[in-house]
Amino acid sequence: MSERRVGLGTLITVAPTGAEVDPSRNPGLPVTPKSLAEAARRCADAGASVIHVHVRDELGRSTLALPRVREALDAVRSASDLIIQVSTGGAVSDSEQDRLTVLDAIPEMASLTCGTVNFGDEVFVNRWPFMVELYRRMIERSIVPEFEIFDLGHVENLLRLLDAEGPPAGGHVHADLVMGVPGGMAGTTANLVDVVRRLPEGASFSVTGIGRTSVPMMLASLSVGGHLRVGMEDTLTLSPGEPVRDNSQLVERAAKFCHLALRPPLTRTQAREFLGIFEATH
Ligand code: KMH
Ligand code: ZN
Repeated sequence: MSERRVGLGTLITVAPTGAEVDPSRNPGLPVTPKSLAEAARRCADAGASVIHVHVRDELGRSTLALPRVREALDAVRSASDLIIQVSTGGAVSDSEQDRLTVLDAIPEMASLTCGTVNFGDEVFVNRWPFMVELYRRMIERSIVPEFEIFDLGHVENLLRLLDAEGPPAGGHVHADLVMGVPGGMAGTTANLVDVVRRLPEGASFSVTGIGRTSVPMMLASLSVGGHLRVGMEDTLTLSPGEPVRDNSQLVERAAKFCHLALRPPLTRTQAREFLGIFEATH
């Protein structure tokens, strides 16, 4: 894993909304551009450097419609200097064409899921040709990818993609291990270590623990030099029976763990340097 640019600081990504959570389950879920912007501002103050963005329509449903995506990104940009990472995963029902089109909003970063996975009762489909097309378009647009790894086999697809298509925009490989999705790899330290061992030389990684695996996977990630992703896309409670009030609480908690581990949160400038965003966009 690479700590070459900024020592041992920690990248904190916030995933405030997601595509699947029903807004009726938690009033703190930011679904409008205005509430996303407010979440971005508060999470930046709490120590986040990247925001993983899913966009919702006027009724709170997941959408990839470009005008709405642009509106949401503009709102986030005007409220904070967070690195914007647009989701190309969308919702399981989204078409490949719509998932490709969000790249035309030209975010600094975008997610790229490295394979198909069962996703609760659904299937999150990521065919190889689709992955290649997504990756090529990101390279053309100088968008830095975050490679989403839901299962061990996804690492093999990541290696194959890099072999076949070359390095990403900015030159640095950063992955996010999404652990604890029903149908994907479980959130255990053994799985985490297994995946990290197989990442390409020089790659960095963050860890997303879904639901109750959020805190244990955060600690496990810090212990092996990894980075963190938290947010209401991934967990709606701080502890059993205690709902999250807003995303910044999850970022604050993550930042506390980073300080305890003597790996304080990276600033946004450090994070851009770390991820190769300056190299990609200059
Ligand atoms: N909503 C999931 C089906 C991503 O954002 O790139 C996909 C997801 C991954 O959340
Ligand atoms: Zn997502």
